[in-house]
Amino acid sequence: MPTNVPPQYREAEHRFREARSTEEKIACLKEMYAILPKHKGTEKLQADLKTRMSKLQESSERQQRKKGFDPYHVAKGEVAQIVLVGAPNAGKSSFVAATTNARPEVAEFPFTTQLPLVAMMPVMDLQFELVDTPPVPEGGMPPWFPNLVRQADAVLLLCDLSNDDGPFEAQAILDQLEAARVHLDRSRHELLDDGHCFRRTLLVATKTDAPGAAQRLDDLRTLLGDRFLVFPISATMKEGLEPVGLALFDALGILRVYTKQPGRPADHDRPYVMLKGTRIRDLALRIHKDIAASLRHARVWGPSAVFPGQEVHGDHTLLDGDIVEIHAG
Ligand SMILES: Nc1nc2c(ncn2[C@@H]2O[C@H](COP(=O)(O)OP(=O)(O)O)[C@@H](O)[C@H]2O)c(=O)[nH]1
Ligand SMILES: [Mg+2]
Repeated sequence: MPTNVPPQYREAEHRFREARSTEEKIACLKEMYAILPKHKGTEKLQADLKTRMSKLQESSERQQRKKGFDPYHVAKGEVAQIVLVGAPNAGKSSFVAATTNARPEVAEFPFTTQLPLVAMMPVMDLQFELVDTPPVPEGGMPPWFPNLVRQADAVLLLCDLSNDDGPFEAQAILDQLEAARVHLDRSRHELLDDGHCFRRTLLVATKTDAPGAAQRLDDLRTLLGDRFLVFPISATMKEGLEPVGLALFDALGILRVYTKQPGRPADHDRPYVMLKGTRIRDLALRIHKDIAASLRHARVWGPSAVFPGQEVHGDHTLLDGDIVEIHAG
């Protein structure tokens, strides 16, 4: 193991060791791979990471086949996957570089990014998995592209404000995806029986620092402002980035719940990520099926509690930021 890996690699490695689920372990390995400088000295480590990823991937696929579909696909220990789409040069890789520890190649010529790259974006005390996509060849969208969008928990559509064609390029991508039965939508997120797929999407208007950007932002709002919420950002100036993360959190419809043991402080390191509408009994089930089976009551501190430490039962609905002490057995 070479000792000259960046500190962010060590952080990801630490999270890997703490990871509870296979999905989370894979995400950490992908992140370690993205952070790792690619040169001769790290070749062995690169190969080693790839082997570990494919082994875990296989075991995760075996588990998935056994389990079937899990509606809590943003489950505890798993991460929400956010796919970036946009024309070549729209600023996708710059967005990833500005919001994560990964260092994708950024260049002023298109077609710089060759393969999808995964990196973790910190949002509050969570991490979302960003997928930076290679450019779609002009004239045809290869099937891997809509497939990547289909499996996303949310999509960021990037539109270049430094270029008069920006809004039309974004529109062209929407049209191409629709031809592949993938519809980017402000809030709709579902897969229909006929194969049509809707994905919740935020429109990110990039390069607000570029000359003429303000006028083009107006044009973009005219063209697509009814269809999507628009988030103007500058990766160069690091402006407008945080609202994108918070809006993703909102769009995903998730909430964070912290657990505690009686007489002990709450575990603030690792929130359980649940879908909105989650009740105490869902949380108990997430922790362990035996706990759910022997659940007696719970005590709640935080937004859903009428007073701190309120005693509640299985049907109590949780809110983001709640702290829960489960009494079972
Ligand atoms: N002025 C300005 N240029 C940017 C910004 N973000 C990206 N760029 C430039 O736009 C070009 C394409 O960026 P890149 O991130 O590689 O785009 P990608 O092809 O979508 O991944 C590069 O020259 C970047 O330096 C920004 O916020 N402001
Ligand atoms: Mg790129």
